[in-house]
Amino acid sequence: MGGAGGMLGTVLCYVLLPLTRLVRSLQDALFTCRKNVLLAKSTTTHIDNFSPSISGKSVPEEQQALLQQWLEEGASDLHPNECGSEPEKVSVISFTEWREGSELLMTSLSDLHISPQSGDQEQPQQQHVVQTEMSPALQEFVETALANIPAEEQEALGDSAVWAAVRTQTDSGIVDAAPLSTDVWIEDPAVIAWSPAQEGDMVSAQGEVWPFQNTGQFQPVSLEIPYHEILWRDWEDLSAFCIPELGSEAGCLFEFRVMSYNILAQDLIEQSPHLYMHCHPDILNWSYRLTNLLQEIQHWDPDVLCLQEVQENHYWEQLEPALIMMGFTCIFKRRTGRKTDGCAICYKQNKFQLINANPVEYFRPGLDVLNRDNVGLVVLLQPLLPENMGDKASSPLCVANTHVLYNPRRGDIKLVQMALLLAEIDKIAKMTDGSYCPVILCGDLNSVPDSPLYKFIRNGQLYYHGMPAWKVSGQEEFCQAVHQRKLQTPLWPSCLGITDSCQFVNLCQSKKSDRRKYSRAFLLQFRYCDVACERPADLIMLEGVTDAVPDRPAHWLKELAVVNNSDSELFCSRYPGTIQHGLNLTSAYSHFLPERGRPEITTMPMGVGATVDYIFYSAKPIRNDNQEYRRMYQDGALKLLGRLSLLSEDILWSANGLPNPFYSSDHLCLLTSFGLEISDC
Ligand code: KL2
Repeated sequence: MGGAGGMLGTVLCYVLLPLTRLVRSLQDALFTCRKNVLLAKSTTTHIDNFSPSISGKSVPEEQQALLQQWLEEGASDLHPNECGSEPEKVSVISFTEWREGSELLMTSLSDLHISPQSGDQEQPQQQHVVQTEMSPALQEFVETALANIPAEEQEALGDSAVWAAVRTQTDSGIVDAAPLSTDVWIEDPAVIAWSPAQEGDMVSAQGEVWPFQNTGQFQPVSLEIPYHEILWRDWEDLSAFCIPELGSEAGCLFEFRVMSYNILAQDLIEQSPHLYMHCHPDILNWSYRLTNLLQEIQHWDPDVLCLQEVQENHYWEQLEPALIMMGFTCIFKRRTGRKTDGCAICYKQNKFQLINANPVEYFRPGLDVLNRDNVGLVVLLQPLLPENMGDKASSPLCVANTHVLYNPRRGDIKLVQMALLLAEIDKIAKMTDGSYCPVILCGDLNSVPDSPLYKFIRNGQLYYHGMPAWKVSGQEEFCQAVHQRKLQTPLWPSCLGITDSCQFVNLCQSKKSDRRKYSRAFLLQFRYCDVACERPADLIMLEGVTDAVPDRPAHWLKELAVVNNSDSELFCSRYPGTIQHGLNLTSAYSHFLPERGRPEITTMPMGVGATVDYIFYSAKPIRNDNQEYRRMYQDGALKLLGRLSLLSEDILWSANGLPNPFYSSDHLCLLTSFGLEISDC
């Protein structure tokens, strides 16, 4: 009996479930392929000189007509079984069905390209059309670049397949078409991957469809995952939270979009093929991924782009030239040692001017805790204000990008890598008056939200002494090792030249000499001032020691409270076993999807979803009366205006994880829109 039950279980697990999933996938795949063909036919969706400005309101007539045409074609009936035989009869779900039929599509992606004041967003005619077709020059360039890719990287790609990597996330507001020819759909790996009995290695003559080839002999009925629909990402417009407060000053914001994207280095795929067993080989092909990645970047059109896992040869040969054609200037820093990939920061040349770029190598010979090849990159950018802002000056913007060590057991190394980066940011972002200019910290931190490393960045301090090293990143919930490495004080030796406040020693020495100027009498006058009576946000709670609030003597004048509390040196107590930083960073993402009641996912190693990628930005700490120590922030000079929503694990599961034909990395990109306040505006 038990055996039979077991058998039944096995059959259910290994045969029926995958079979059900397969059938669904295949049905869905047809949809994608029909959509691609439709888009292929709509070559007229190319719109010259489109500028995806957030403030644009009107859509030129010709664009409206194209959009209307597209919607009308899309409104025809669905004929699921006709895809293979009659691609020209392809149609898509109507716009309304699409919007209302799925909770995923509750808000419109087009919000990204529409100002909050631009009126009724339900009216497609009033929406901005975005086309992400590559410009002919860029297209030609990538074709040439890809022609130089060694033959083994090109296998299974037809000539037109370069353009087959279509991103079809699209709605009434965004028409996203690559110049496909109608026969491309057969060669599109997104389609090939789910097509029956193609000549090729993923589908056998028996109709056995990869990646389910070990589960039996299936006759696929229909094929496809509607990737664009499942993987839809909403644009969350957060500007309402800060625009009212700004009132008439709303025009005094310098708006820019920031993307952080770990694009998965090809060499790393080749080094760990077991991590990508769930992917069809064709979608792992670099030329396929490159096209897809470039289209995704061009689609979202960030002004600052922080990339991780950028393979050096791909950077010089393809990525940088393509990004330059998109208007970026790029800076690349390869990992040290024999690692072939690194980080890049690219910025739109018409939006920023480079003041300073500092690569950071976390490898320091002779230091055990810095014996890995990871790197970071910190740049200082001067925003180039539009002419209508006259001669106003904006403060510079500091952008940092990093890819922290992966090893889940070596949280000690991760923390020190972070400390090094924060010291570099401190150096570059600190202005002459000792305050920081706005900072944006992007990257793959290989640590999950609310892990000690995350809390360190967000709360500005961490008590680490005695903590098991594997706990730092929160990547794993338990550790099997008998002898667990524990974090010891100090975390790094003083010869590194970095204080426990993550500042370079030479930079704080001058500060110390400044401090000597303060006499005891001078300092005493601040004993009962407002700031002194307020609990510093970064003061550790020690019962009976730091929980008391001093009573202000009756004769003490309130007006004496004239202290510049930006000088945290005065109030910050130092404890052994702790590290601090003073950057006031908060995350642009909340790590949770309230509508789905699930955590956000930025990557899916081995099918397990996690957030490890972040965009942190400087904000103003505000008073927090919670018992538990967690800093609260409100936006300061940098306002978070919006972000591209992330997805949940279950959604990515239904698209067979990451990478998939639609998203070509094992990470999702993060995209935020910021407004930088222009002073005296
Ligand atoms: O987690 V990552 O993937 O941010 O997407 O960063 C690292 C890992 C990247 C660079 O080192 O390579 C991946 N198991 C799984 N993934 C690994 C491993 C491993 N042992 N080593 C490196 N990576």
